[in-house]
Amino acid sequence: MPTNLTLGEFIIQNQEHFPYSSGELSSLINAIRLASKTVNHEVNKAGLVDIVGAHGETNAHGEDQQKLDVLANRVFIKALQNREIICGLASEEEDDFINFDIDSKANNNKYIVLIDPLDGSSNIDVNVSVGTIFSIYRRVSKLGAPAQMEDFLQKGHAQVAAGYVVYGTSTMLVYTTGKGVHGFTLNPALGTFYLSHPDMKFPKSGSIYSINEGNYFHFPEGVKLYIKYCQASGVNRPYTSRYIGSLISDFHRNLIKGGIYLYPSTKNHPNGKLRLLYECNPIAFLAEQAGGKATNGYKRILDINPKQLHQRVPFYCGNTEMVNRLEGFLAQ
Ligand code: AHM
Ligand code: MG
Repeated sequence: MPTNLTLGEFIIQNQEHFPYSSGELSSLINAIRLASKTVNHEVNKAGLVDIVGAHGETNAHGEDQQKLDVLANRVFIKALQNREIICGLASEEEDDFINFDIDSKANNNKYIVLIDPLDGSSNIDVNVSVGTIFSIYRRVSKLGAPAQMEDFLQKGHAQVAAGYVVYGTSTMLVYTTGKGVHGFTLNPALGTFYLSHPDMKFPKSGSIYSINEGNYFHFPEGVKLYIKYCQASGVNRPYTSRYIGSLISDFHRNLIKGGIYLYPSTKNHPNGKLRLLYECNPIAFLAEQAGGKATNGYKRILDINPKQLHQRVPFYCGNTEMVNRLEGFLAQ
């Protein structure tokens, strides 16, 4: 039920749920809120940039898009660094994690962030929704020193918060701190996010499957069998196939309408395409908080022990009963 509650008010109200909270996590989510508004503004101008050119020049097709990735990356890094709450950040756009210890006070900050600043950005050119994905952990290395790799390579179940921003027909910020999933819609006239989707849950059963079927011949046998199951007649079947190719948009739709998202191993991506730390883990945390499930086909995503910052993993996520059935086919 939509309310008049703004994201800012909601964050303050929910701070009480963390009895020992010093308000840092709230401030961190506030920083993400602020940065997402800036990125939203830039994403909405994307078509115009093609006409007027970025920085006053007309750029070659494709370059602007890349610029938007880079710009989103910069905006989020700056917003998060300014708040002095995190000691380091890892991003899809950066080879290594960034330590914020240029300002030595940052060594005393207890959170780290992993982020995909603009996922699905190849869609910008054709006016299709893109998104930002974020994942927040408490550091495990000792306070007072720079962030370490071990702070970023934590299992997904250690996340303290995660969420995404979808820059769609309307812009929404959806996040969890482990107490349900809540969605906020931006009123662009006021620049304010309002609670529009409190306590989001997957419907009991789903009938949408989302997969890049162009890779069909290279999928594992179990996935091929599952696709045939989706297409066969039965209760609620054949399912509907919907694939945007923008993870956040596909997940967001499936969360609201009921569905499963699949990115298996393929010829070009033998370990799947999606990245464990800043794409799969945050989405898996949200999915579980919404009563859904996320696995690599055999194991819970949130239990995978990460070895590398940019590690990829096969990803199956959505309504629990759909993911269970898929796992059944994979186990055959
Ligand atoms: P990106 O991080 O380079 O944007 O790629 C991730 C995107 C996801 O948003 C989307 O689900 C997937 O790649 C689509 O891949 P494909 O085009 O292979 O179906
Ligand atoms: Mg990405």
